[in-house]
Amino acid sequence: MADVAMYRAKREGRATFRSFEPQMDAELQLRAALETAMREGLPRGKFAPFYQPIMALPDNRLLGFEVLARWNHPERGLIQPDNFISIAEGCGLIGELCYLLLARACADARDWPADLTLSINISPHQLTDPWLARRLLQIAIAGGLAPGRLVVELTETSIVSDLEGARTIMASLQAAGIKVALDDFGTGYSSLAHLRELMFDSIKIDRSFVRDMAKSHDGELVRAIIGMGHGLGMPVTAEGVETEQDWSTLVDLQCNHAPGFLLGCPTSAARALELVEKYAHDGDADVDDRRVARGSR
Ligand code: G
Ligand code: G
Ligand code: MN
Repeated sequence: MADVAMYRAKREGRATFRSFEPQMDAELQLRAALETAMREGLPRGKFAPFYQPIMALPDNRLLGFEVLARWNHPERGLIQPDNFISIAEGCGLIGELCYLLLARACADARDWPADLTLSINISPHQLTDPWLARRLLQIAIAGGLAPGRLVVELTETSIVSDLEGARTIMASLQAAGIKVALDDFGTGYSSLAHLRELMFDSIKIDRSFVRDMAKSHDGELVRAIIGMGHGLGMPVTAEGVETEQDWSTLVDLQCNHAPGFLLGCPTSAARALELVEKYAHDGDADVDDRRVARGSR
C-alpha cells in the first residue's frame, strides 16, 4: 500500500511529501478491483489478442501482425493494455497473460498464409522466468506455428534491467529458430554495447522518432539507426507510421518494415483475417494508388 504513496512522491519530485489522500485511496481500490477482475477474467477468456499489421516497404506487402492485448471487461468494456499491463506485472500474471495470448494468436494464425509472422511483447518481468523460451516454443509448436514465424519483442529497458537474463533467453529463443526484435529502440537506456553483445534479428525504432521526423533532426537519427541496423545485417522497423509523408520518407531511407495507423490499427482476429484475405487476393487499393503515384514521380 505504501508503495503507491512512494511511487507517486517519486513521480512528483523527491522533495514532495505525500500521505494517503482520498484520491489515492480510490486509485488503490481501482487497482485492487482490476487485479481481482483480472484473476477471474484470465482463465475465462476475457483477454484477447488484437492484431496490428506490419507491412514490408516499399511495396506494402503484409508481413505479419503484432499481437496487442485487449481486455474485454464485463462492465468497463474493452480496456487498453496501458491500463492493465502494469497490474499484471505487479501481481505476477503477466507470464500467464502472454502465454494465453500467444496460444490464441497461434490458433487465429492457422487461417493465414503460412509465411505471415506473429510478434509478441515480452515484459521485463518475464526475463526472470527460466522457462520462458521453452514455454513460448511449446505453445508455438502445439499451436501449429513454425518457430521461425514467431518474433519476440524485448524492450531496451528490459535488457538494461537484466542483461544476463536477456542474453540467456535470447540464446534459447534463437536456438529454437524464434526471432528476437529490439522494441522501442532509442527510448530506453540505449547503449550501442547492447547491440554489440546481443544479436537481435531486427530493430524497431520507437515511434517518438518517427513522429517528428519531418520537423526536427529526428529524421537524421532515423536515417542513422536504419544505416546502423543494415550495417549489422538487421532489418529495421519504424513504428508509428501515421502519414503518407512518414511512409515515403521511410521508403526513401530504405526502412524495411512498418506498422502504423496509416497502414492499419490494432484490430480483432476477424478483421485481421479480412485484411489477410484482402492482401492475399487483390492487394490494397490505396496502397496500389500510392505505388502508382510514387512510380510516376
Ligand atoms: O495496444 P497498445 O496499442 O495500446 O499497447 C500499449 C502498450 O502495451 C505497448 O507498449 C505494448 O507494447 C504494450 N502491450 C500490449 N500488449 C502487450 C502484451 O501482451 N504484453 C506486454 N508485455 N505488453 C503489451
Ligand atoms: O512498441 P510497442 O509495443 O510499444 O507498440 C505498440 C503500441 O503502439 C500500441 O499501443 C499501438 O496501438 C501503438 N501504435 C501503433 N501504431 C501507431 C501509430 O501509428 N501511432 C501511434 N500514436 N501509436 C501507434
Ligand atoms: Mn512492441
